[in-house]
Amino acid sequence: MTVFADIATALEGLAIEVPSWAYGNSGTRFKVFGSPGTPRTVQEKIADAATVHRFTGLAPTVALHIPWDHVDDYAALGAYAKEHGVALGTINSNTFQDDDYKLGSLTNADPAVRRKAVEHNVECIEVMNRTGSRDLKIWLADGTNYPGQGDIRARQDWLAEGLAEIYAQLSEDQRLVLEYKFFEPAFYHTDVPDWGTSYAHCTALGERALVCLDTGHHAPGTNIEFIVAQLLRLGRLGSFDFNSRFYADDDLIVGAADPFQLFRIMVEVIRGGGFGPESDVALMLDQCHNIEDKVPGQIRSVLNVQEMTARALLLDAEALAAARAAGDVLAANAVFMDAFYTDVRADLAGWREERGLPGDPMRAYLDSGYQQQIAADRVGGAQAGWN
Ligand code: PSV
Ligand code: MN
Repeated sequence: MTVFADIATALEGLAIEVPSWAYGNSGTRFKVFGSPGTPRTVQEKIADAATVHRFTGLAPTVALHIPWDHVDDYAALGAYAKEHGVALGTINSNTFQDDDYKLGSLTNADPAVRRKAVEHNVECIEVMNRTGSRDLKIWLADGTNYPGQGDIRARQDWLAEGLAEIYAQLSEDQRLVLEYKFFEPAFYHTDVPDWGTSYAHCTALGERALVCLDTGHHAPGTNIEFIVAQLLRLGRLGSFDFNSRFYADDDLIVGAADPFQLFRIMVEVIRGGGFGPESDVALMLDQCHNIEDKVPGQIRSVLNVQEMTARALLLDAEALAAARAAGDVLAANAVFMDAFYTDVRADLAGWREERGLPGDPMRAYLDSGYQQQIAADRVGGAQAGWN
């Protein structure tokens, strides 16, 4: 049997990348609500991300989205992040907000638009060269709304060509991660709708092209942990965009909708070698806080990932293997559920205190006055959002 003391050291390896855009305003297509203290600049977003790390010890890097986080001097931005105790992480390209991209970016029928999309990604690689980032993350809003609207086969070929041009610009220590999403904003077909399509393009590109799995980007009922297991088996799981969903791509706090699913995912991550010092799988969040305060929303998420990681590490692998070997269906399920039902909160609080962190980071954040301070300080200017 595995007890908490056995997993305490392994837990130190958990590092979660937070998204800069989570600190900006977001909403639905009906309304974007502003909130006091929302960052106006990328520096303020980084300060918020650093606060999440300060209270949890779990979020040492922050992902940027270009051009939302465009600055003239990325080296200075990296230095700013370092001063605040974090580093810059994945660079996300954005080919979904210019008018030119209405009918697609890398898959647009117009070669000039495809070129523009390639060049934007190459510019993002230049940003990576300055920030020292390892990963370029590509998510495409490309797709069509009506049968017949586009040549779905030709679009795959254009996509392959564009990705190859981008991939060729990466240095040996950089990677491309290709995110899939089954629908939205396109409703009939999407050009990278599933892990298989992403995988097919990645294998054609080369070893440093990997799949990004956003947990909100699947049809309801999809067995996501199976995809995790398969991609790890194939050596092509590059990163996660963690969030949770009830219906579509809800981008809610990780583990809020289905903690058991998060547990099942973490079990496969650990089982498949996606966790720990040997792993290069990036555990990122991709969230949008529409109505809740953003910094504690991120704190809640990283704590939820930590909690389910702890429970997954507690899984009694020997007992599970024995039950499986004996063909004992119910015993195997019971071992699995025992780990899931283990309440690790008190142990985790002690674990944090031993490491100089607050036992209850949510409470400590609320008591710290940070939220009131940013609300008082960040007056005037334009609050950041999806722009
Ligand atoms: C698309 O829905 C997505 O998941 C991609 O990762 C984008 O970059 C991100 O959301 C923007 O929030
Ligand atoms: Mn995502």
